[in-house]
Amino acid sequence: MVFDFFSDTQTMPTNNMLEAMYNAKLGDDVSHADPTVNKLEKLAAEKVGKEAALFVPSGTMGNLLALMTHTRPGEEVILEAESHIYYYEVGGFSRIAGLAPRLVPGENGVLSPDGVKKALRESDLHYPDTSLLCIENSHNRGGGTVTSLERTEKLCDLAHEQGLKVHIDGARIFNAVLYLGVDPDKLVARADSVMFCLSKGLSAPVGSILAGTGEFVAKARKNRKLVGGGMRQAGVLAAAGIIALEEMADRLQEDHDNARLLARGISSVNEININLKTVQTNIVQFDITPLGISSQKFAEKLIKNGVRVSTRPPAGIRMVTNRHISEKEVEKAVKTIKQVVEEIEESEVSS
Ligand code: TLP
Repeated sequence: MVFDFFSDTQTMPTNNMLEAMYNAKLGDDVSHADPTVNKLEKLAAEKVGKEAALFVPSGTMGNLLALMTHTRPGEEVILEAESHIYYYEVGGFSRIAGLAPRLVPGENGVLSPDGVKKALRESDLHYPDTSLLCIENSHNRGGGTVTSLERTEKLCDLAHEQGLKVHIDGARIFNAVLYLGVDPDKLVARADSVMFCLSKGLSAPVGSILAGTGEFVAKARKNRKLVGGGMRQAGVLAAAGIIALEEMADRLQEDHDNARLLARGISSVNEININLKTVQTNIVQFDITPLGISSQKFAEKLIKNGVRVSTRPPAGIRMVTNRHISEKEVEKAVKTIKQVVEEIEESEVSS
């Protein structure tokens, strides 16, 4: 038995999703003729208050299409220095969208208007044109940290004043929304586009949404075809996405509560450094430098004891709560972590 804290991407479809998938009415989505995909896209656009939405196979593709659609090759995109787009999307911003990244460090992933202002340059013969700002909310490598409504609005206004578009990588936007207690449409209202995942805490097996104006989505649809993301009877997947949106967003609070419980439990271990302030949603990150072993070695010891985590090398560990993890399992995981830390300490003393 393994308690899987690797990611909320591990979540399995619910029974309601499987039933909806089985019964879904299907058509050819490349010709816009899949009624279930069309229903999902309409529902998703409404949820985030945008004119239109596009169903895409992954968050990575949703972000890539946003970059390709808002910009032209050779331009510059402002990214948070630890953002998922920069860090984990195989450099698609450069290889496929042809963009130069301008990295701005945020505070645990949260950008400040001052930081972005410093990165904005007057137009000059020598500089590339800067055309897009990306905000990640919640922020993955920041530890699930949330950018507030006020901050989002300020960043959007600043970017727009300079003629830039704004894209929100909202893979976990419903976690952010829950933490802030604001409606999703309000949080993303001033952004030009938003991507969110149906396949993380919301538990759909596959798929993400890219939303924006009708014109933007029409262009993104063509770019989706360009990168090979035009799916045919995709309603079989969209059916689960509809259930994800209708039934799964509110229960994310349970994941947040479990993340707090986990973080508090871990914080009592002397050899572990954790900043409880960053534990705002369903991600718990901590540092094991005082233990003197690599995150990879620590993760190996944990998995041998039935707890799966992901690593943030050289000395970081990430644990993500999700609907397959209950309070009891969190308590057991804390116990296991304490045991493993003790074993490491003892083996050091005896060596
Ligand atoms: N994140 C995954 C892995 O890629 C690391 C995870 O386990 O957290 N934006 C953000 C903020 C994300 O966290 C992710 C996925 C994506 C985009 C990409 O989504 P997918 O995996 O659907 O391509």
